[in-house]
Amino acid sequence: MTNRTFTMIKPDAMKNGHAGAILNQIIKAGFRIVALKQTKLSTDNAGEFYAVHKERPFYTELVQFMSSGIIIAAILEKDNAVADFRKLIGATNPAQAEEGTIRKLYATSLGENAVHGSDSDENAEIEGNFFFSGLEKF
Ligand code: 3AN
Repeated sequence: MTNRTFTMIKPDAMKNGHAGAILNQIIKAGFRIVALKQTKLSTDNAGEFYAVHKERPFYTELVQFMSSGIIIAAILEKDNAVADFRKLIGATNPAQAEEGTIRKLYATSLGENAVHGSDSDENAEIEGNFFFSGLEKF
């Protein structure tokens, strides 16, 4: 699937009441929701999801943060989904994100940056399958 990406609305954005506005912005940008759920990661779940960052200095902080509260996970569909979604969310560091992007509007900091977006088609597939079974994708 080259037209799908995976996203999470992270605990900071959930706690700050931005989930509705973020989903609205995603839909208005032309993404179709293939699957969506509200859930909470255990530290083990978050550690597994972010295993690629295991050697990075921020790994423990990232795992703690991502398991600190409720999140929304979703699979999204649109032509050129991975690249277009990365553009919509903006740079990892909200201070460097372009005006109007989701991270510029709603992120708290570099570590607590409101949303996740897959960085490749391959990872979009892996990440979507981490959260959703075939019965949950439409
Ligand atoms: P992105 O989410 O933009 O793809 P990645 O994949 O480099 O960025 O990092 C994954 C997540 O790790 C980020 N969304 C952010 O929450 C966290 N992160 C990245 N870099 C740092 C950092 N230098 N300090 C703290 N947390 C970070």
